[in-house]
Amino acid sequence: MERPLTKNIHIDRPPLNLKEYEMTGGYKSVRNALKNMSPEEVRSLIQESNLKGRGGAGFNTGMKWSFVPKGPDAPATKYLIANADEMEPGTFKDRLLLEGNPHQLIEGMIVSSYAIQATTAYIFLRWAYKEAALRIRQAIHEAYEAGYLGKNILGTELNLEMHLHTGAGRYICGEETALLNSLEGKRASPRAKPPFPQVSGLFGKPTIVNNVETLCNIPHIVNHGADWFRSLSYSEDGGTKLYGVSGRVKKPGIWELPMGITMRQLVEEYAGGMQKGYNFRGALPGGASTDFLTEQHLDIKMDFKTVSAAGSRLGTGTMIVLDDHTCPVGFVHNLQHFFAQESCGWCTPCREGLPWVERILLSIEKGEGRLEDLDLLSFHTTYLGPGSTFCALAPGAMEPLQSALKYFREDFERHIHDKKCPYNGNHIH
Ligand code: L3W
Repeated sequence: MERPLTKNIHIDRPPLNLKEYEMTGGYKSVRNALKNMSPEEVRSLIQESNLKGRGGAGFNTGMKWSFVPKGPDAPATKYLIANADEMEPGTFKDRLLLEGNPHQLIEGMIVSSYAIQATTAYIFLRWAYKEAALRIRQAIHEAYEAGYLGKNILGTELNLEMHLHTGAGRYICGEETALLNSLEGKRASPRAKPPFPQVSGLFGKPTIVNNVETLCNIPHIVNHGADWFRSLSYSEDGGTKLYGVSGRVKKPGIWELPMGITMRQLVEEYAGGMQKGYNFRGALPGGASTDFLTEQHLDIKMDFKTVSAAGSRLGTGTMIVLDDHTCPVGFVHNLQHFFAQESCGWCTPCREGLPWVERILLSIEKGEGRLEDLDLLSFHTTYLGPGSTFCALAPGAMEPLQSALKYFREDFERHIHDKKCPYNGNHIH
């Protein structure tokens, strides 16, 4: 099984320095792309590979790049941004790539900048990723020294400046337009789309925002081709995927596996199954802002289309498992507490609705709920659902709630009838 993204990551030692990275074939794709391919050839290769965005939405990367204006009338200034603001609960996949092999990300960003003709690139990093910040800074410095960044890269006409920017620790900065405002020094509120950033992004110029894992795939596709990339996958989405499992499993972790591995293989084979005395009840397949799937879904493929067809989303591909000793009401309350805290307050339904949902869930969890509260919660899943808010934060928050009401309704009702938590308030923090 090929693991292009993680083959050079060894958690027991620091990441490869530039020389070591070059010895494993590192920066070869920069030479391949800049010397042998036009920007449009790189872009169409990526589209052909069927690489889909790994930040959670699964948008086709090559297609996203195609929206950047080209030709004599296009703005000369264009930007590329690596979204490294990984703050989705249960999600720690980009951290592995950032700490484990920063040169791979930089290489991917150079080739991507060439494809969209960007001359400035930013890495927008989660503030808490302190070790990653040190390692990325060092890698950027080495890349400048070796002539992979700066003016006339490898003697070509490509100029590229790269900057590391650390955020201030807000979940909303992972939303691409809030990220742009934050980078401009403004309040991190999402912007209305359209216009999409590809046309009018950072400082009003065409901007591509891609997730870290997405960008790390680019060198490998350029070196080995679109057919090779598609052949790595068990599904119609190309490539491998960094999958994760957390919760009461024997071996929580992150693994690079063919896209489309089943949920069962992830939980039972890679995460080693449930801990002794605990049974699998359900899982959020891709971070907290996805719908629960249950035992009946264990044999589905973890790819964008199949997980959506099962009523959830692949999201970040990092699964949070719910066991049979954990209170689903407490679990969902804990998530809503996070989302309510992280609402940027820009739009009314999200700012007012999420704390309201959190309070209702807390009263149910404490045994003070009423049956009507369940209707009130259902109402909120629509009121805060897709199309009601500026960005995906509140609709994402409603996904675990609406699916918990569907699959674990009897737990909510027991809290209300028994006037206490049947799990003695036991839930994962
Ligand atoms: C041009 C159109 N471009 C969409 C582009 C758009 C963006 C990308 C995806 O949220 C999800 C969210 C979280 N013309 C376009 C277009 N685009 N239509 O495609 O856009 P979108 O709106 O589908 O999603 P999004 O706002 O980027 C991403 C979910 O991910 N999520 C959260 C992950 C959090 C992290 C983290 O912590 N770093 O990854 C988990 O599931 O709920 O649904 O570039 O411009 N017509």
